[in-house]
Amino acid sequence: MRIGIVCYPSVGGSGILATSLGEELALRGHDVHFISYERPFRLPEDAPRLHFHPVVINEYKLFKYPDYTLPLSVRMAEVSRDYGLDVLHVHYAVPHATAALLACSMLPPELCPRVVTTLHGTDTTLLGSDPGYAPAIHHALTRSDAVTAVSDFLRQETRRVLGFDGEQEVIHNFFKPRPLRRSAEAMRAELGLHDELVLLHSSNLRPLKRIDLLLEAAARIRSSHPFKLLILAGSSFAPFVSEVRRLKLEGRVIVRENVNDIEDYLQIADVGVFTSESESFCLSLLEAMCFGCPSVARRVGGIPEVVEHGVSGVLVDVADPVEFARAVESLIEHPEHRSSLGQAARKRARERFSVDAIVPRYEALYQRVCTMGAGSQREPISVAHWRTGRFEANGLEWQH
Ligand code: GMT
Repeated sequence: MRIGIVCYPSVGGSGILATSLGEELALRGHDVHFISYERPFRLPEDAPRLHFHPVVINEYKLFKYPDYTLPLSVRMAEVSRDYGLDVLHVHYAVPHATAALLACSMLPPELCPRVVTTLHGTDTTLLGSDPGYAPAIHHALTRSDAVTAVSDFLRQETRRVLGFDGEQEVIHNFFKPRPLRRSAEAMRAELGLHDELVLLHSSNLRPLKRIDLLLEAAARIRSSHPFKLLILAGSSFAPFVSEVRRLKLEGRVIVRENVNDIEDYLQIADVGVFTSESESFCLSLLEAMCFGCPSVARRVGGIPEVVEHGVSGVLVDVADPVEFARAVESLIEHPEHRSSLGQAARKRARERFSVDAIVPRYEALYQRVCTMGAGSQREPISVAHWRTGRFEANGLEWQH
């Protein structure tokens, strides 16, 4: 098949997942065309059947706010036409799903690819309750040929927050580690480690990742074994430096920003620590599991679908640094328990969230949408809502 993938190219779960999916589809013989404002950072150069089409954005003084949606939709229409795409798979609804619909309406019907929209999280949980976005997201989902969500939690949230009652297929995240570039010894030496255990946190440090809670918890860990907290930061760590100082964690915390070869660091991780207040899935948690590293995480969002408490990791119920610290301490102090959770985590990752478990689900979905009659799944959008002149979701109403 000829598949277009639209995603955010920078460090972030949705872009990493989309890049990995595209790479894997190309390995399975599909022609894959990435469309974005930059080359996705993990997308290999020169791999067979993998193509990248940049969206060029000119800056016009005329606009107070630069517009990405229109040039993106034009590029999507061009690539669909020039390469005869069967499917446009857009990752993250805003603005990609809307741009896909626009692209389709620019094309003659016979050149219009099927549109598959994958929801990753904040497109529903944050933007979905913003009256300035919600009707557009609802519209784009209703008009997509298929919608997928990365967890059952997110599927339900999409129904609740956006009032979207169309079908959503739950297809969890997957992770395929890349070959290591450096040895564990080289990594430990680079980080100046001796016999310390490594607690690992990786995220883009957005407020919902609760780095404040992570640092508070790290400061409260009492353990007989030395440890370091390694933070792989997808954005600048500078805003947290004063907090590290206040908590006297300078000798405990190691930060690396925007690392590319995450696998090199994952191989030396002993315990993952994830304090997010919401996660639709938490790809970082899965990355750790793939390396046999058990995590302590909060029981929020889709995380209980990823980790079974006490079997393949530890889930903490409250946003309390002391409780979080106690859970981490217990894993530091009990290496056998840590190792058995780690082995179960690796097994679960392989069985449920591997490339072989997940990618065929997307392929089957593409086959399905391509064989359905033109427009058959494209319900007339929210006819009832438009008729009554009201769109309702999550107790909010928009008049139009
Ligand atoms: O977590 C982030 O801030 C990045 C975000 C994204 O959109 O790239 O990640 C989301 O998508 C990932 C891949 O599906 C999920 O594993 C993350 O849980 C999800 N983030 C949130 O729900 C906060």
